[in-house]
Amino acid sequence: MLDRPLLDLVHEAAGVHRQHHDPRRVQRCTLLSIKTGACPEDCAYCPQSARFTTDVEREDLIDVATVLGEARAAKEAGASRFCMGAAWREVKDGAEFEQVLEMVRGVAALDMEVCVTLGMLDDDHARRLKEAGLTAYNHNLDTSESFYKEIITTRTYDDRLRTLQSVQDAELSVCCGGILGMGESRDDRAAMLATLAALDPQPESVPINSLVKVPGTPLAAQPDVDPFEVVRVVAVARLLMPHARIRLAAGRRGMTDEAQALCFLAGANSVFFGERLLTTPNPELDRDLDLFSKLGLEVTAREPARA
Ligand code: SAM
Ligand code: DTB
Ligand code: SF4
Repeated sequence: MLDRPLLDLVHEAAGVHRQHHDPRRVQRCTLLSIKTGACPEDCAYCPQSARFTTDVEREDLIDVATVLGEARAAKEAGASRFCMGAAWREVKDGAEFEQVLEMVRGVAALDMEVCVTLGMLDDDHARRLKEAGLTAYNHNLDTSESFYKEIITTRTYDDRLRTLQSVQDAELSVCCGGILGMGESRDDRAAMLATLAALDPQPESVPINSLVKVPGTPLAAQPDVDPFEVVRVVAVARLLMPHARIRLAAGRRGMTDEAQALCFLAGANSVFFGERLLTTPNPELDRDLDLFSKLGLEVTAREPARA
Protein backbone atom coordinates (compact mmCIF):
# COMPACT_ATOMS: atom_id res chain seq x y z
CA MET A 1 0.00 0.00 0.00
CA LEU A 2 2.82 2.40 0.84
CA ASP A 3 4.20 1.96 -2.69
CA ARG A 4 1.00 3.03 -4.43
CA PRO A 5 0.88 6.24 -6.50
CA LEU A 6 0.65 8.97 -3.87
CA LEU A 7 -2.44 10.72 -5.14
CA ASP A 8 -4.42 7.48 -5.53
CA LEU A 9 -3.51 6.59 -1.98
CA VAL A 10 -4.50 10.00 -0.62
CA HIS A 11 -7.75 9.97 -2.58
CA GLU A 12 -8.81 6.61 -1.24
CA ALA A 13 -7.76 7.42 2.33
CA ALA A 14 -9.66 10.72 2.16
CA GLY A 15 -12.78 8.79 1.13
CA VAL A 16 -12.48 6.36 4.02
CA HIS A 17 -11.77 9.24 6.38
CA ARG A 18 -14.94 11.01 5.29
CA GLN A 19 -17.05 7.88 5.80
CA HIS A 20 -16.07 7.63 9.46
CA HIS A 21 -15.14 11.13 10.64
CA ASP A 22 -16.11 14.74 10.19
CA PRO A 23 -13.23 15.97 7.97
CA ARG A 24 -13.41 19.50 9.35
CA ARG A 25 -12.64 18.39 12.87
CA VAL A 26 -9.09 17.99 14.12
CA GLN A 27 -8.65 17.24 17.80
CA ARG A 28 -6.12 19.27 19.74
CA CYS A 29 -4.16 17.55 22.53
CA THR A 30 -1.69 19.22 24.83
CA LEU A 31 1.37 17.44 26.22
CA LEU A 32 3.12 17.96 29.52
CA SER A 33 6.26 16.31 30.80
CA ILE A 34 5.56 15.47 34.45
CA LYS A 35 8.95 13.83 35.11
CA THR A 36 11.82 14.78 32.87
CA GLY A 37 15.15 13.23 31.93
CA ALA A 38 17.46 10.74 33.67
CA CYS A 39 15.67 7.79 32.09
CA PRO A 40 17.52 4.46 32.36
CA GLU A 41 16.38 3.29 28.90
CA ASP A 42 18.51 3.70 25.76
CA CYS A 43 15.95 4.71 23.10
CA ALA A 44 18.26 6.19 20.45
CA TYR A 45 15.85 8.98 19.51
CA CYS A 46 15.19 10.25 23.00
CA PRO A 47 16.73 13.34 24.59
CA GLN A 48 15.62 12.08 28.03
CA SER A 49 17.80 8.99 28.17
CA ALA A 50 20.47 9.24 30.88
CA ARG A 51 22.90 7.58 28.49
CA PHE A 52 23.19 10.58 26.17
CA THR A 53 24.38 14.10 26.89
CA THR A 54 21.68 16.52 25.82
CA ASP A 55 20.45 19.93 26.97
CA VAL A 56 17.47 18.41 28.78
CA GLU A 57 17.42 19.36 32.44
CA ARG A 58 16.20 16.58 34.68
CA GLU A 59 13.22 17.26 36.87
CA ASP A 60 11.57 15.02 39.45
CA LEU A 61 7.85 14.35 39.38
CA ILE A 62 6.12 17.73 39.48
CA ASP A 63 3.28 18.53 41.85
CA VAL A 64 -0.39 17.97 41.19
CA ALA A 65 -1.37 21.65 41.45
CA THR A 66 1.13 22.62 38.72
CA VAL A 67 -0.21 19.91 36.44
CA LEU A 68 -3.81 20.96 36.95
CA GLY A 69 -2.90 24.59 36.27
CA GLU A 70 -1.35 23.55 32.95
CA ALA A 71 -4.35 21.38 32.09
CA ARG A 72 -6.77 24.25 32.76
CA ALA A 73 -4.68 26.56 30.58
CA ALA A 74 -4.63 23.96 27.80
CA LYS A 75 -8.41 23.61 27.95
CA GLU A 76 -8.79 27.37 27.86
CA ALA A 77 -6.56 27.50 24.75
CA GLY A 78 -8.81 24.95 23.01
CA ALA A 79 -7.34 21.53 23.79
CA SER A 80 -9.79 18.71 24.52
CA ARG A 81 -7.21 16.15 25.55
CA PHE A 82 -4.32 16.41 28.00
CA CYS A 83 -1.44 13.94 27.86
CA MET A 84 1.17 13.59 30.60
CA GLY A 85 4.52 11.92 29.97
CA ALA A 86 7.05 10.57 32.45
CA ALA A 87 10.63 9.55 31.59
CA TRP A 88 10.26 6.25 33.40
CA ARG A 89 11.20 2.77 32.24
CA GLU A 90 8.09 1.43 33.97
CA VAL A 91 5.43 2.22 36.52
CA LYS A 92 6.28 1.25 40.10
CA ASP A 93 3.92 1.08 43.08
CA GLY A 94 4.35 3.82 45.64
CA ALA A 95 3.94 7.50 46.36
CA GLU A 96 4.86 8.66 42.84
CA PHE A 97 2.27 6.44 41.18
CA GLU A 98 -0.33 7.64 43.71
CA GLN A 99 0.57 11.22 42.73
CA VAL A 100 0.06 10.40 39.04
CA LEU A 101 -3.34 8.86 39.86
CA GLU A 102 -4.22 12.13 41.58
CA MET A 103 -3.22 14.06 38.43
CA VAL A 104 -5.41 11.77 36.32
CA ARG A 105 -8.39 12.30 38.63
CA GLY A 106 -7.85 16.05 38.52
CA VAL A 107 -7.62 16.30 34.73
CA ALA A 108 -10.63 13.99 34.26
CA ALA A 109 -12.60 16.32 36.55
CA LEU A 110 -11.87 19.17 34.11
CA ASP A 111 -13.90 17.24 31.56
CA MET A 112 -10.94 16.67 29.28
CA GLU A 113 -9.81 13.40 27.77
CA VAL A 114 -6.82 12.31 29.78
CA CYS A 115 -3.88 10.26 28.61
CA VAL A 116 -0.59 9.27 30.25
CA THR A 117 2.60 7.66 28.99
CA LEU A 118 4.64 6.18 31.82
CA GLY A 119 6.53 3.29 30.23
CA MET A 120 5.75 -0.36 30.93
CA LEU A 121 3.03 -1.31 33.37
CA ASP A 122 1.16 -4.37 34.67
CA ASP A 123 -2.53 -5.31 34.95
CA ASP A 124 -2.98 -3.77 38.37
CA HIS A 125 -1.48 -0.41 37.35
CA ALA A 126 -3.72 -0.32 34.29
CA ARG A 127 -6.80 -1.11 36.40
CA ARG A 128 -5.98 1.66 38.87
CA LEU A 129 -5.44 4.19 36.09
CA LYS A 130 -8.81 3.21 34.64
CA GLU A 131 -10.47 3.69 38.04
CA ALA A 132 -8.88 7.13 38.32
CA GLY A 133 -10.62 8.18 35.09
CA LEU A 134 -7.89 7.72 32.49
CA THR A 135 -9.13 7.74 28.88
CA ALA A 136 -6.13 6.28 27.09
CA TYR A 137 -2.62 4.98 27.72
CA ASN A 138 0.10 5.95 25.24
CA HIS A 139 2.73 3.32 24.56
CA ASN A 140 4.30 3.37 21.09
CA LEU A 141 5.64 0.48 19.07
CA ASP A 142 7.90 3.13 17.52
CA THR A 143 8.93 0.98 14.51
CA SER A 144 8.88 -2.57 13.13
CA GLU A 145 9.86 -5.52 15.30
CA SER A 146 13.03 -6.13 13.28
CA PHE A 147 14.24 -2.50 13.28
CA TYR A 148 13.36 -2.02 16.96
CA LYS A 149 16.60 -3.74 18.07
CA GLU A 150 18.62 -1.05 16.27
CA ILE A 151 16.92 1.66 18.29
CA ILE A 152 16.35 0.25 21.80
CA THR A 153 18.22 -2.53 23.56
CA THR A 154 16.93 -2.15 27.12
CA ARG A 155 13.51 -3.69 26.42
CA THR A 156 11.95 -5.85 23.75
CA TYR A 157 9.10 -5.51 21.30
CA ASP A 158 7.32 -8.22 23.27
CA ASP A 159 7.61 -6.12 26.45
CA ARG A 160 5.83 -3.35 24.54
CA LEU A 161 3.10 -5.70 23.36
CA ARG A 162 2.61 -7.08 26.89
CA THR A 163 2.04 -3.59 28.27
CA LEU A 164 -0.48 -2.92 25.51
CA GLN A 165 -2.29 -6.13 26.47
CA SER A 166 -2.57 -4.99 30.11
CA VAL A 167 -3.96 -1.65 28.90
CA GLN A 168 -6.56 -3.41 26.75
CA ASP A 169 -7.48 -5.86 29.50
CA ALA A 170 -8.27 -2.91 31.79
CA GLU A 171 -10.58 -1.58 29.04
CA LEU A 172 -8.52 1.53 28.63
CA SER A 173 -8.12 2.92 25.13
CA VAL A 174 -4.75 2.32 23.54
CA CYS A 175 -2.82 5.20 22.01
CA CYS A 176 -0.04 3.59 20.00
CA GLY A 177 2.02 4.68 17.04
CA GLY A 178 5.56 5.27 15.93
CA ILE A 179 8.34 7.48 14.66
CA LEU A 180 9.42 8.10 11.06
CA GLY A 181 12.92 9.13 10.05
CA MET A 182 15.07 6.93 12.29
CA GLY A 183 16.72 5.19 9.32
CA GLU A 184 13.99 2.55 8.91
CA SER A 185 12.98 1.24 5.48
CA ARG A 186 9.55 1.50 3.92
CA ASP A 187 9.14 -2.20 4.72
CA ASP A 188 9.71 -1.40 8.39
CA ARG A 189 7.02 1.27 8.20
CA ALA A 190 4.67 -1.22 6.58
CA ALA A 191 5.38 -3.86 9.23
CA MET A 192 4.72 -1.39 12.03
CA LEU A 193 1.41 -0.32 10.48
CA ALA A 194 0.38 -3.97 10.06
CA THR A 195 1.18 -4.72 13.72
CA LEU A 196 -0.79 -1.65 14.86
CA ALA A 197 -3.78 -2.62 12.73
CA ALA A 198 -3.68 -6.20 14.04
CA LEU A 199 -4.13 -5.06 17.66
CA ASP A 200 -7.53 -6.21 18.85
CA PRO A 201 -9.27 -3.86 19.46
CA GLN A 202 -7.45 -1.48 17.15
CA PRO A 203 -5.85 1.56 18.84
CA GLU A 204 -8.17 4.45 19.64
CA SER A 205 -5.40 6.79 18.55
CA VAL A 206 -2.26 6.43 16.48
CA PRO A 207 0.44 9.08 16.83
CA ILE A 208 2.63 9.41 13.75
CA ASN A 209 5.78 11.19 14.94
CA SER A 210 8.59 12.43 12.72
CA LEU A 211 11.91 12.21 14.49
CA VAL A 212 12.83 15.40 16.33
CA LYS A 213 16.60 15.34 15.98
CA VAL A 214 18.10 16.34 19.28
CA PRO A 215 21.85 17.09 19.52
CA GLY A 216 23.60 14.52 21.69
CA THR A 217 21.29 11.62 20.75
CA PRO A 218 22.64 8.88 18.44
CA LEU A 219 20.06 9.83 15.79
CA ALA A 220 20.89 13.55 15.78
CA ALA A 221 22.38 13.44 12.26
CA GLN A 222 19.66 11.40 10.51
CA PRO A 223 18.51 12.83 7.18
CA ASP A 224 15.09 14.52 7.23
CA VAL A 225 12.14 12.30 6.50
CA ASP A 226 10.46 13.12 3.17
CA PRO A 227 7.16 14.85 4.00
CA PHE A 228 5.42 12.80 1.29
CA GLU A 229 6.44 9.68 3.19
CA VAL A 230 4.63 11.06 6.24
CA VAL A 231 1.55 11.61 4.06
CA ARG A 232 1.77 8.01 2.80
CA VAL A 233 2.02 6.61 6.32
CA VAL A 234 -0.94 8.71 7.49
CA ALA A 235 -2.99 7.55 4.49
CA VAL A 236 -2.22 3.87 5.05
CA ALA A 237 -2.89 4.21 8.79
CA ARG A 238 -6.29 5.72 7.92
CA LEU A 239 -7.10 2.91 5.45
CA LEU A 240 -6.08 0.16 7.89
CA MET A 241 -7.62 1.77 11.00
CA PRO A 242 -10.69 3.63 9.76
CA HIS A 243 -12.06 4.45 13.24
CA ALA A 244 -8.83 5.54 14.93
CA ARG A 245 -7.75 9.09 15.57
CA ILE A 246 -4.61 9.47 13.50
CA ARG A 247 -2.43 12.04 15.22
CA LEU A 248 0.10 14.10 13.29
CA ALA A 249 2.38 14.15 16.32
CA ALA A 250 6.00 15.28 16.84
CA GLY A 251 7.85 16.92 13.96
CA ARG A 252 5.24 19.38 12.69
CA ARG A 253 7.67 22.29 13.14
CA GLY A 254 9.67 20.85 10.28
CA MET A 255 6.63 20.52 7.99
CA THR A 256 5.18 23.16 5.70
CA ASP A 257 1.51 24.12 5.94
CA GLU A 258 0.99 22.41 2.60
CA ALA A 259 2.44 19.10 3.79
CA GLN A 260 0.29 19.22 6.92
CA ALA A 261 -2.76 19.99 4.78
CA LEU A 262 -2.09 16.85 2.73
CA CYS A 263 -1.86 14.84 5.96
CA PHE A 264 -5.25 16.18 7.10
CA LEU A 265 -6.69 15.32 3.69
CA ALA A 266 -5.23 11.80 3.98
CA GLY A 267 -6.94 11.25 7.32
CA ALA A 268 -4.93 12.84 10.14
CA ASN A 269 -7.46 14.24 12.62
CA SER A 270 -5.52 15.12 15.73
CA VAL A 271 -2.42 17.15 16.56
CA PHE A 272 -0.35 18.11 19.56
CA PHE A 273 -1.22 21.70 20.33
CA GLY A 274 0.84 23.98 22.53
CA GLU A 275 4.31 25.39 22.25
CA ARG A 276 6.11 22.38 23.73
CA LEU A 277 5.95 18.66 23.17
CA LEU A 278 7.69 17.00 26.14
CA THR A 279 11.14 18.59 25.98
CA THR A 280 11.26 20.03 22.46
CA PRO A 281 9.37 22.86 20.73
CA ASN A 282 6.10 22.44 18.81
CA PRO A 283 4.54 25.04 16.45
CA GLU A 284 3.44 28.26 18.12
CA LEU A 285 -0.25 28.57 18.94
CA ASP A 286 -0.77 31.44 16.51
CA ARG A 287 0.79 29.51 13.66
CA ASP A 288 -1.52 26.56 14.34
CA LEU A 289 -4.61 28.73 14.73
CA ASP A 290 -3.72 30.41 11.44
CA LEU A 291 -3.25 27.01 9.76
CA PHE A 292 -6.58 25.71 11.07
CA SER A 293 -8.30 28.85 9.90
CA LYS A 294 -6.72 28.72 6.43
CA LEU A 295 -7.82 25.10 6.03
CA GLY A 296 -11.32 25.68 7.39
CA LEU A 297 -10.78 23.22 10.23
CA GLU A 298 -12.87 23.29 13.37
CA VAL A 299 -11.92 21.96 16.75
CA THR A 300 -13.32 18.70 18.07
CA ALA A 301 -15.47 18.95 21.13
CA ARG A 302 -14.80 16.37 23.83
CA GLU A 303 -15.95 13.02 22.57
CA PRO A 304 -16.75 9.99 24.67
CA ALA A 305 -13.81 7.62 24.92
CA ARG A 306 -14.03 4.42 22.92
CA ALA A 307 -12.96 1.23 24.63
N1 SAM B 1 9.08 6.79 28.91
C1 SAM B 1 7.85 6.40 28.34
C2 SAM B 1 8.00 5.47 27.14
O1 SAM B 1 9.00 5.53 26.45
O2 SAM B 1 7.06 4.71 26.91
C3 SAM B 1 6.96 7.57 27.95
C4 SAM B 1 7.55 8.84 27.34
S1 SAM B 1 8.31 8.66 25.74
C5 SAM B 1 9.13 10.22 25.59
C6 SAM B 1 6.93 8.68 24.62
C7 SAM B 1 7.19 8.57 23.14
O3 SAM B 1 7.71 9.80 22.65
C8 SAM B 1 8.18 7.54 22.66
O4 SAM B 1 7.66 6.26 22.60
C9 SAM B 1 8.50 8.06 21.26
O5 SAM B 1 7.64 7.48 20.32
C10 SAM B 1 8.24 9.56 21.37
N2 SAM B 1 9.49 10.33 21.20
C11 SAM B 1 10.47 10.48 22.12
N3 SAM B 1 11.49 11.21 21.64
C12 SAM B 1 11.15 11.54 20.37
C13 SAM B 1 11.81 12.29 19.33
N4 SAM B 1 13.00 12.82 19.51
N5 SAM B 1 11.16 12.43 18.16
C14 SAM B 1 9.93 11.90 17.97
N6 SAM B 1 9.28 11.18 18.90
C15 SAM B 1 9.87 10.99 20.09
C1 DTB C 1 3.90 10.46 21.08
O1 DTB C 1 3.74 9.57 20.24
N1 DTB C 1 4.58 11.59 20.87
C2 DTB C 1 4.61 12.41 22.06
C3 DTB C 1 3.69 11.63 23.02
N2 DTB C 1 3.41 10.43 22.31
C4 DTB C 1 4.09 11.39 24.41
C5 DTB C 1 6.00 12.70 22.54
C6 DTB C 1 6.87 13.36 21.50
C7 DTB C 1 8.16 13.69 22.12
C8 DTB C 1 9.07 14.47 21.21
C9 DTB C 1 10.38 14.77 21.84
C10 DTB C 1 10.31 15.61 23.07
O2 DTB C 1 9.64 16.69 23.07
O3 DTB C 1 10.95 15.27 24.08
FE1 SF4 D 1 12.99 6.82 28.52
FE2 SF4 D 1 10.67 6.89 27.19
FE3 SF4 D 1 12.81 8.37 26.41
FE4 SF4 D 1 12.87 5.74 26.09
S1 SF4 D 1 11.43 7.17 25.10
S2 SF4 D 1 14.53 7.00 26.93
S3 SF4 D 1 11.75 5.06 27.90
S4 SF4 D 1 11.67 8.60 28.27
